Amino acid sequence: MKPYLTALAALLMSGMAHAADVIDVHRDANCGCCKDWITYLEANGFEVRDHVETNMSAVKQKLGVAPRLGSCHTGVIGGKFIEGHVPVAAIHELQKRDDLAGVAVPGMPAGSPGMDYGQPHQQYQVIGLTTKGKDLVLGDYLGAQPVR
Ligand SMILES: [Cu+2]
Repeated sequence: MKPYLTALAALLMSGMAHAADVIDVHRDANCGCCKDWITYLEANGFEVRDHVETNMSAVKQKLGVAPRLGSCHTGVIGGKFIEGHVPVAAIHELQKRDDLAGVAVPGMPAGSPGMDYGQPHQQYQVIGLTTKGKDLVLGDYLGAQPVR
């Protein structure tokens, strides 16, 4: 193969790898932090399909988001929900785990992805909801990074 064809093939392959990582994001029309989270997802290689909704609580109920886990927007990847300002590390974990129905960052913690407006960052937890309906703490985060 000529070098440029090899490069082209590599480009096509990486495009295909990303095609699987599509997130449908449901949000209210005037949600600025939801848009900032979408920008963050795109910057991290996800493809986002943006859905503007008129009744987010109905959407959340349909997607199986427990009210105690609620935030602003709700994403969906591979049939699993991503509730609120979830960092990509937790989304990657969600993709690998069959025991989870979804992940959530309840509320809107300062400094979480899409919620960084220069205010002091607050430590927060990413919660997984198991397919059996139990909450699991997947990790503690500050900003977009896990706290070690
Ligand atoms: Cu928000």
